[in-house]
Amino acid sequence: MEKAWWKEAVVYQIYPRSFMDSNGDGIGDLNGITSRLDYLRDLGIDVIWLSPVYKSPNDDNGYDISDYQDIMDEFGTMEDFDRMLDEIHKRGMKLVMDLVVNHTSDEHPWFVESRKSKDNPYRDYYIWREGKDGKEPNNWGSCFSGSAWKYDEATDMYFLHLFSTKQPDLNWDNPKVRSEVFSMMNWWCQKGIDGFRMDVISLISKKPGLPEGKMAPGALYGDPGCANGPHVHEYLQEMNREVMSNYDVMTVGECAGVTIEEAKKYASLDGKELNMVFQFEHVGLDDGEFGKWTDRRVKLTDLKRVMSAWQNELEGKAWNSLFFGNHDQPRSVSRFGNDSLQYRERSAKMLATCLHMMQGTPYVYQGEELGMTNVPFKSLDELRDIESINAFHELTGAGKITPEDMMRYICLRGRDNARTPMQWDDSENAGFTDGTPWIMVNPNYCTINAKAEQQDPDSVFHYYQKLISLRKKKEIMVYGSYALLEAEDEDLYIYTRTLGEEKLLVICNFTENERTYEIPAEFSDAEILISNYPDADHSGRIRAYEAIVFDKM
Ligand code: TEU
Ligand code: CA
Repeated sequence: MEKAWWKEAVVYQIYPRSFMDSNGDGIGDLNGITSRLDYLRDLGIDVIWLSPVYKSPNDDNGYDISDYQDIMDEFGTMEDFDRMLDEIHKRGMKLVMDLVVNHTSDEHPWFVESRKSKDNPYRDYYIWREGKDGKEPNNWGSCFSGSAWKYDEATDMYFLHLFSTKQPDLNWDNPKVRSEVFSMMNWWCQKGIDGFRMDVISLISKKPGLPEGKMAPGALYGDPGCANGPHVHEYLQEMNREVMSNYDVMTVGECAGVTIEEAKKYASLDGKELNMVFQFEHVGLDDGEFGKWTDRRVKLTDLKRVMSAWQNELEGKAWNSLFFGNHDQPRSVSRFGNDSLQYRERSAKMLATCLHMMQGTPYVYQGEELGMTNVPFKSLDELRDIESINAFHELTGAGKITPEDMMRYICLRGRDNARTPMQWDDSENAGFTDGTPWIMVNPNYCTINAKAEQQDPDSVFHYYQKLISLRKKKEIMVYGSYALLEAEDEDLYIYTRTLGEEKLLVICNFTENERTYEIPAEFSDAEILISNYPDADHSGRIRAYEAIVFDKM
């Protein structure tokens, strides 16, 4: 298989608002990031994916951009950015920026112009439609509750917003929009960044006629069904020709609704579109009637089926990204592991082993390397995320879910779980700020923080450091073929990786039940490459949340 730096890299996602505050305003910023780069270098990180830092009114915490070529006031200046980029490169790391071009902020000059009149030169930068019988143009719902259409008095028409009402969708069928985006991307590449994570890039090409969406039972609105639209690959191939093909950059497409077949096009090894995609099948397995708002837990056999399908069917055709958490997901140790006092560290290390031993580029979300957990939010006013707040009002208002259950579901699945401040030490506000943090700090910061873990050789942090350093030494971790064993076992996730004569056997116990597993004879004298227990052995005893990797050379 062709080698590439982005296949061998480990990526760390920074959510800038919550990473490190350098000026005491309670909001993370670029100089704060710069002050913590040695920590990331120490962890062994190769690439930083930085969530949006562009000018934004922060209706959706920076995913609503009003100027793509300037830095958000709260985060600092372009000089701060240039210094941060330089310091990242000095440490041998790379920087991937978050490209949010399915939509802009409604405060972007393009939209300010577009809404002025029907014949404004920027009108067709966005998607405007007449109402139907005094109502919205169709039944599409927004990801952030309510209709996906907002009425605009000035021209007596509606504009499309798949996300918040302040995030109008760009009209990608307009070649002027595409060329504006491509020139902005080139501007950033010429500044020396090393790639893009592309926000909801699978949604940019809408079906002609914007047909009515399918109504799921009990749903209040139709599904826009915009994923993998008619021209999405054409537009991405154009983007590749106009931008990426001119630089040594890494691209990962956030592809809500992507299937394996579609992923083979988005991330095909011929390099015509993107390097890899984020798929969401594995983080949708525990959804219920109202999507993520549920207390269901994922079944391990389902997780194994989905992860294995992506591992096996992309092999040799496209490249996988690997993640269990990000700024939109709850904390992985709480969702897929066990965040109790007894099992938090062990299960966090087990999850890291399970993910990092697979084929693909692993993504570590800020704090995941510490085993940071979900947050015991007590009330709505402790939340900041527009998705959770809007869903609370819509679903309780419609009598679909009680307020008590909705708060419980938000504590289990809400995005704010991953957005509380990074826990640096046990000083006030976890060392994140000496001001008032924009969102509460998880009360467990006194015991779960970077300083304590860097001093503990047996911490989750040091386990991640070991896993990441192994990836640099063991080609088999990057390029070995994956094969699932014991597909129906409901406690153990067991798989192999094979590269030439070398073979790894990865065993992960996703439960607190002690189990036994007969180690295949071929591994009877294999070395133990890594384990989250100090006394792992070949006996076949697999203890609570135990992870063992055998390496047969
Ligand atoms: O997320 C896209 C997306 O599908 C989200 O709605 C996510 O899947 C959902 O919140 C999970 O519950 C991207 C960004 O990652 C997200 O932060 C933005 O809010 C969204 O696009 C709009 O830009
Ligand atoms: Ca700040």
